[in-house]
Amino acid sequence: MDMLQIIDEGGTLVSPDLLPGDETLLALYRAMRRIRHFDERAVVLHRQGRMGVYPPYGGMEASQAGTTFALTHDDWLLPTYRDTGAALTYGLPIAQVVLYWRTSPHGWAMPEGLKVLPFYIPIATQYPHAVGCALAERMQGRSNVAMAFIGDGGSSEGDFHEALNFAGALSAPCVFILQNNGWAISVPTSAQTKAVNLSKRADGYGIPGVRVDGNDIVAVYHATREAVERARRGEGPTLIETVTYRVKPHTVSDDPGRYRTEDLTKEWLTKDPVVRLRAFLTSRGTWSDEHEAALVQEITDEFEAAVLEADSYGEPTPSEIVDHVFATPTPALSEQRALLLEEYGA
Ligand SMILES: Cc1ncc(C[n+]2csc(CCOP(=O)(O)OP(=O)(O)O)c2C)c(N)n1
Ligand SMILES: [Mg+2]
Repeated sequence: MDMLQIIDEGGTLVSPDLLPGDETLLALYRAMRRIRHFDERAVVLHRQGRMGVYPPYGGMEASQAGTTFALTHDDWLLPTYRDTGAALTYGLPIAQVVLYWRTSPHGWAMPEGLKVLPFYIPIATQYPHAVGCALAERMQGRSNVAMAFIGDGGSSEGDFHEALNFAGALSAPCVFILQNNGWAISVPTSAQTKAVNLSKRADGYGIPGVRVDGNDIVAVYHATREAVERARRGEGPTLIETVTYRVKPHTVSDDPGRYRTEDLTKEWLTKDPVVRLRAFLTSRGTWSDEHEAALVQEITDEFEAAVLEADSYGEPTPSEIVDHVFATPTPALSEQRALLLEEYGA
């Protein structure tokens, strides 16, 4: 085993010394179950024509909730398009996220005071931005950290390497999460790089690299909390590779059957992070079918209320696409806005 694991695929405790208390375990389960509900419902909303293109993260909930759970609201979160679950765990309101994936400008503007950046689509940009956020915190005398996400594909981009080197050289308080989900759209990780253990890329920049079972939320949380504490103490950045799998399509408009067989997907479904923790909690007697039913009811109600709230916002107008790009629009943007108004009206 070349990666940290605390609860194995079968729901058995393999590293008893690292197990947190029941309160934390239950909170971790709740966070994962809540974001699974969002992901499942988001795909349905898309099918109903009530949401735009959406990149699902189902099966990766441990990697998203276990990492973000280690942050406080004084820390920064820099998610990619895949990381809706991370942002929801951090505290981004569900209605806001629905509006974002409806391409409404109300969804793009992050709530005042919440230190989460929008879901940027250009891959790997999150990493250098995180170094900037982290250094800004330190320059202002605070010990807050910046956590950024990237995929296996993103780790082949120059931005990834530049950010790790920059953060390492300046001991920036960053926690770099690399979600290795096996695929970059249709390109498997093995075709992307000769590197097998992506966490070892940290060695090249003199910073710690940790590899963790990305479907074991307890292990993910343990590794991330240590990295967050390290960064807070001023000891610099850590790279954490969460080893997981994209069991879902790249986005709701992708058909993975065109580029992969589903045998491996079926194998990964047996390692499901939500099922795993539920089995463990049930075996300890801290979870039951009644608890599950009550939790599902609660998160269903929360989700339905949030969709109603999102529905209460009006349809965005075409020119709003460019309204919030710069405080003072550039000449090119002003020109585009005029063209949009001409073509579609106000
Ligand atoms: C800079 C840049 N290049 C290319 C793309 C097109 N693109 C979108 S997603 C993607 C694959 C990313 O794979 P990975 O980093 O593994 O993330 P995942 O989708 O698996 O979460 C690519 C190449 C992009 N969005 N940004
Ligand atoms: Mg990937």
